[in-house]
Amino acid sequence: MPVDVLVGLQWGDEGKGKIVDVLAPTYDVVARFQGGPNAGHTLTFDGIKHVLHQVPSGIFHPHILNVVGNGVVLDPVVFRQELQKLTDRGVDYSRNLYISRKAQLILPSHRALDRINEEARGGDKIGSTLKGIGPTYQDKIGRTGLRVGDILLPDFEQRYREAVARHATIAEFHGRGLDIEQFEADFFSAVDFLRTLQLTDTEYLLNDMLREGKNILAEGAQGSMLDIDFGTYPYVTSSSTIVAGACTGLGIAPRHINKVYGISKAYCTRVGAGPFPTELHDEVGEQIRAAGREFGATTGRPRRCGWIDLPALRYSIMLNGVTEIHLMKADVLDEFDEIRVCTHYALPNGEQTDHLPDHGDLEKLTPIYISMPGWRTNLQAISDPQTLPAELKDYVSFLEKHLEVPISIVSVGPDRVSTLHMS
Ligand code: 2SA
Ligand code: MG
Repeated sequence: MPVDVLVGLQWGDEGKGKIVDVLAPTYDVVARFQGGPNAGHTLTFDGIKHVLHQVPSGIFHPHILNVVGNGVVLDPVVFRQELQKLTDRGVDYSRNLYISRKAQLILPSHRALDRINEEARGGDKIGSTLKGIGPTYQDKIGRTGLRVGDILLPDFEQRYREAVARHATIAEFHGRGLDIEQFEADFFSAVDFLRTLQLTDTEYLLNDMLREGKNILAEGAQGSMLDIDFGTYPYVTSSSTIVAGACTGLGIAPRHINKVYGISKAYCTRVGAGPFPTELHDEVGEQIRAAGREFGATTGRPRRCGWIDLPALRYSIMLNGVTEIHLMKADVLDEFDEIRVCTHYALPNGEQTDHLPDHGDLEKLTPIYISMPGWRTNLQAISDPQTLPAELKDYVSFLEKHLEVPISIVSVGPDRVSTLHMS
């Protein structure tokens, strides 16, 4: 009766949605533990691409319970839209979707504040997705947030008005108004809809499931390098994206955690601002972006692209206790003659390190690369891991040796079926 946790090891967009979709059939529950509509988890099967933001990625399997945990910040408007899309595609979530009454509610005023805060930073923006994530977590930690369970209270609207009045004073501090009147009717109708769903104390639900011997997959969002504590602060998201976040974000004790799947691309991307040591500003970076279709699944923003970064990966692996790595989007590198791997960083004083310095210093690093030959093969056509090109096998072995964790899956295309289980 274990809980396995799946986390991104980089700056998000590693392909977590695809892997949850692949692994889901072996689990009884898929649970989201942090983040909110800033996430964009892409699943592709039967020739159709689905992008999920707040709904757990097990929703397409009727026998799997999908849980939105207490650690999540939930935007009712986006949630209703997402669920409507699922209904349009014939997915019935009426019995297998549960939402924690302790999850925090994203209000229209949180979204407005997200934008106002970003604009107030002038040229030093975080690159927030502007979904209201930061301000909602601020209210949570500040003990002033509204929770999903509050929508069941008779004075919910009054509580809402009080929160908005408080937010208005923050906006005013920046010389701005919230200007949210046009969103409020939609918000309240989405709240009415939310009331019709299964709102419960999901910590009891999950622990009861564990007692019954059921398996839970905790689905992380964003990536470890965006973690509020260990990421490239302040260019991070506002939640605990690492495995520890699954305990607080679901109400599951650490002793239940078994496998930790660490998801990494065969290269690296980042969307939003902040340090990215291996970023490529040249045509190679452009080539990766084009081949990998590296544009934000939520905002459509072009993602910054670069080579794989082993010091950063080792850091994430350490923080998460990763037991196996899934290497995603290997096919994106099909056309490259040379593939580079950052093994160390050179500090401004010339010293070498494989540790991650604090973010100010991170910007002054020079990555040290080794070069490996590309495979120049159409990986999507391969279904047997034995027949993978030698250059890719060498690349995988090199990463395994330096990361000291086995790579158990290599993904060679967006579809469910393009997933090679290495042995
Ligand atoms: P926020 O909105 O407050 O969480 O933004 C803070 C930083 O976290 C980054 N962030 C992300 N990075 C990668 N992918 C994310 N999800 C979407 C996707 C993003 C998109 O799957 O593509 O569509 O643009 C995600 N969510 C947050 C963000 O870029 C900031 O650097
Ligand atoms: Mg994404």
